Amino acid sequence: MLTSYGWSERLQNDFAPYAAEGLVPARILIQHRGGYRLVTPDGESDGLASGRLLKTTSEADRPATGDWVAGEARDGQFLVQHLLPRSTAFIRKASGSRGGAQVVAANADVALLVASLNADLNLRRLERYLATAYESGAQPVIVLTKADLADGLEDTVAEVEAIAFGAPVLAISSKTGQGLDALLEHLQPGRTAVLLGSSGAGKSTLLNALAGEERMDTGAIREADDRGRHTTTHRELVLMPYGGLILDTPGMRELGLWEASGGVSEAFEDVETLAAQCKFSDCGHGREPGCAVRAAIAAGDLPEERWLAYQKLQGELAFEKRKEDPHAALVNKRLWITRNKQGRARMKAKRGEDPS
Ligand SMILES: Nc1nc2c(ncn2[C@@H]2O[C@H](COP(=O)(O)OP(=O)(O)OP(=O)(O)O)[C@@H](O)[C@H]2O)c(=O)[nH]1
Ligand SMILES: [Mg+2]
Ligand SMILES: [Zn+2]
Repeated sequence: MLTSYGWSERLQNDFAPYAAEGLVPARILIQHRGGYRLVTPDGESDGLASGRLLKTTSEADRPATGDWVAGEARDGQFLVQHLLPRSTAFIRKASGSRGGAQVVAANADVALLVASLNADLNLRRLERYLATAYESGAQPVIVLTKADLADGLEDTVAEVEAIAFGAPVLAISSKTGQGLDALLEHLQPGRTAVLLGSSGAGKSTLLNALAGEERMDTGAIREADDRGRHTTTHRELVLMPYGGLILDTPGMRELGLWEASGGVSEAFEDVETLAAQCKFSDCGHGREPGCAVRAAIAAGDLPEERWLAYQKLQGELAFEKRKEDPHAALVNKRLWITRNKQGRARMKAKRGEDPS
């Protein structure tokens, strides 16, 4: 039963001590204020986190959609006792004054970074999403939706490819089915993909198109400014007919960086490679002689905007680091250790073959 939801040998090993306590595994499908919807070895069930789990953990350590947990059925509810280690996690700075980290999606193998070709395609925002995706440990795939409405499709795809730095870029239409087969090649049975992107980008419509039925509600965008209306309000993991899973999320303009320094390096590998070639190792990339960055910008090899975006992200990261609370840093460190290293290795290998 759980195999189709992505249960693996690694999870089996992580779960072993809990099996000895008589607990059973489950995966969280939906997370809402009142509790969880889970899939257990006996089918779907509503559930709650145990008081002890809530008391002893901070927000980022609490079960979120996509998480695997250990627990037990009690009075018709599944009582979640423990969180199993995550292979990947998308962590967002929680809004509000308390700060803290919020887990947007756990255990996603693939990150579908969704943006509409219709309007509001923002390369800088895609760069930030890419950095966060690399940081999460999931493999990013950029999905440009509404190809049926787009003019100059090829130019736009080329522009996005120039900042994607090896991540696949696919133009699709959920209305005509264009590009869906190419997308399915990245979505294998047993693997989990998470849909991320602004409201109205077409995340839920894409899920429905791939499902062949209306699994999620969708909503028209506002005509005045092409923005979405925040139709999806909860995170939900859906088992798809092709055997894989897709996690739909409410639209977010920004994921918000959470110490994504590793991710920034991967998303801006071209910039960092250049910077390493400057004559002076402490080059400030201003007026220093032999600055490879300035030379590349002058030669038109590195777009100035991309350089500025990189500097801005570095600045934001430094700011986050300064105000970060020590507990959140610790949580992040643990994720670094448990996340999926294979995916990153695969991405690296791929980029080695095709360094476009
Ligand atoms: N023409 C066209 N319209 C699309 C396509 N994909 C989505 N749409 C439309 O875009 C609007 C928003 O789609 P949703 O799927 O609700 O967007 P979402 O990203 O899930 O938005 P939130 O749930 O608010 O985050 C709807 O009116 C869809 O019909 C597409 O490929 N082509
Ligand atoms: Mg939606
Ligand atoms: Zn320099």
